[in-house]
Amino acid sequence: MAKYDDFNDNSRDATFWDVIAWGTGSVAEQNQRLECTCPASADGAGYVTKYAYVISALDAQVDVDNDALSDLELLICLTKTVNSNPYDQAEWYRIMKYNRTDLTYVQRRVGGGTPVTLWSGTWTGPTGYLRIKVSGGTIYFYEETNLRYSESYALASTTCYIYIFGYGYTGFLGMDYFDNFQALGIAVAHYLAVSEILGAVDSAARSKAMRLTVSEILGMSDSALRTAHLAQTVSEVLGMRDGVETRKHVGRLGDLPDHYREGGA
Ligand SMILES: [Ca+2]
Ligand SMILES: [Ca+2]
Repeated sequence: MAKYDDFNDNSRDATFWDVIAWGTGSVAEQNQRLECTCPASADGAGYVTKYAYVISALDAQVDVDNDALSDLELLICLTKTVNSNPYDQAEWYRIMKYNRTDLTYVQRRVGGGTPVTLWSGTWTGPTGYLRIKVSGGTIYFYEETNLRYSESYALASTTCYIYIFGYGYTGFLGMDYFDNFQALGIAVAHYLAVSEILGAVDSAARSKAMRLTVSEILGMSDSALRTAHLAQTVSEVLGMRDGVETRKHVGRLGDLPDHYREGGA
């Protein structure tokens, strides 16, 4: 599926985004953009995807305006936080405009180890866009059209949350903003609400979202996710409101004695 968000309706799309904020940081979708405000040093604020997505064919980018804050970041991470700096999570990549020294940075952290700077250099300026692309097992980082760094994808999974947020530091406080987010090639890695399926951009994405093949399920990198798709718990079956549907699922349990099966004698 693809996600585009120009923030023009001034209302958070709660099917895709959650707010992330820590310290006294706050975020507001207003003025047709995503405004991140950090009044105090070490504050942060922005959006994080509500769900993790399979990003093995990702192409994500977002416009930034980094005049005030320390930095504005586009970050992918195996784990989710809504109230702390994703920098402290164990596995991530990020590209960021860094207003404090007029640089752009590409960094990674794997396995909770020391974060590593993969590339840094003088930025093109405080505005423009940040882009992360994943293709064929390689991850690419762009500042506008400039390819800054690429390497073999090194995180333990390609099921990731996507973050866009600003960070404040002494002398670099106030409000900066994002605009025109897009993420192409993200695959659903969670159960979808009907409203999400109906809201999918194209009909192929809709139909794909409605059913996964066994090979797709087995290809999922996260075993918990695989299990969730493969198994219906007894409580889920018994909780179905439709008696016919419940009998159909119970009837699949071929190991049960005949008299427990649907229509069993
Ligand atoms: Ca919106
Ligand atoms: Ca906009």
